[in-house]
Amino acid sequence: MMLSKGIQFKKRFSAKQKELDTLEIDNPFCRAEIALQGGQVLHYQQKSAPEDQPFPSLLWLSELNSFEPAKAIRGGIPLCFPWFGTYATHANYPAHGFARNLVWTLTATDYDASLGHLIVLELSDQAYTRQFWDYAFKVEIHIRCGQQLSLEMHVFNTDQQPFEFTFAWHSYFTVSDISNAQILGLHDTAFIDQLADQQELQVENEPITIQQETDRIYPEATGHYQIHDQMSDIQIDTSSCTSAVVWNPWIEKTQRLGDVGQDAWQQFVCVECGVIGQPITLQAGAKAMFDLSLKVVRK
Ligand code: TA6
Repeated sequence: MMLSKGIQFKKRFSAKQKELDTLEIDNPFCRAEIALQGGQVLHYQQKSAPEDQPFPSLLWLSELNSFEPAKAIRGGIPLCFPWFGTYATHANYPAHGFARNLVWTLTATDYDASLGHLIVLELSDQAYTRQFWDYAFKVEIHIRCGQQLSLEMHVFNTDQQPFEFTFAWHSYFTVSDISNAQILGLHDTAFIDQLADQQELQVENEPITIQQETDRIYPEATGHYQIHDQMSDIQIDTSSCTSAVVWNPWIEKTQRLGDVGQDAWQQFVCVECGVIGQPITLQAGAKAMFDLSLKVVRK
């Protein structure tokens, strides 16, 4: 298909010389990279005026990614769909669903001089998905690369029966040093500590700081968060994602992951937006839409 001016097809190569198709976006507002696998934003960096300090990259992407096709890419904004975490009844199903492991179809690109580029990708049911989730569906991701990075996910139930799903944008945000970062907007909000023996709701009244492996699900959250870093802040806003997750693997978990550098846990924090607390039930023929807006804000 014809690409809008300012967008180019690129490839990431795996160690086995397998290819992952990506899109490289360059416009007056930002540079970005999107993998067709997972419809996954890998990079987004706002542009600054020549006399100003450059913006830091919004997203962290592991240097240890193999880019093997069908292997989840560590970093950027993986989409966990149609379930978050481990599938309730089948622990052997793909963690965080199948959407991030499949190649999505690029269906449209557009450019608006005041809004930047729009890229639309879609994924529909296929033999691979039906072995885990036997429903007809279509998901579209609309990615706006402008003065901020905006995502919309449109889920269509094209089946004859209702289905349930949970999801999250598992965003990896760059921080200069995790020990100096603070996460605002989630204090006074109930969370479940995924690492605790007892999975009961807890509340903290202070901004979150990361001092150890952290894996928290906030079933009901406000949708407005900031990551305060030394050099800049990251603004995270959504009007439809009712749940949030905060994750950093810290030292030991990093060593078990295999695709995160030994010290790289210090350079990112995941603040994930989605709907996890209660699954969404989508009736046959119905559609649901979810949004997320992200940007780096100078101090
Ligand atoms: O977002 C938190 C989490 O569910 C953690 O439990 C950890 O598993 C993380 O996601 C990464 O999962 P992944 O399958 O991408 O390695």
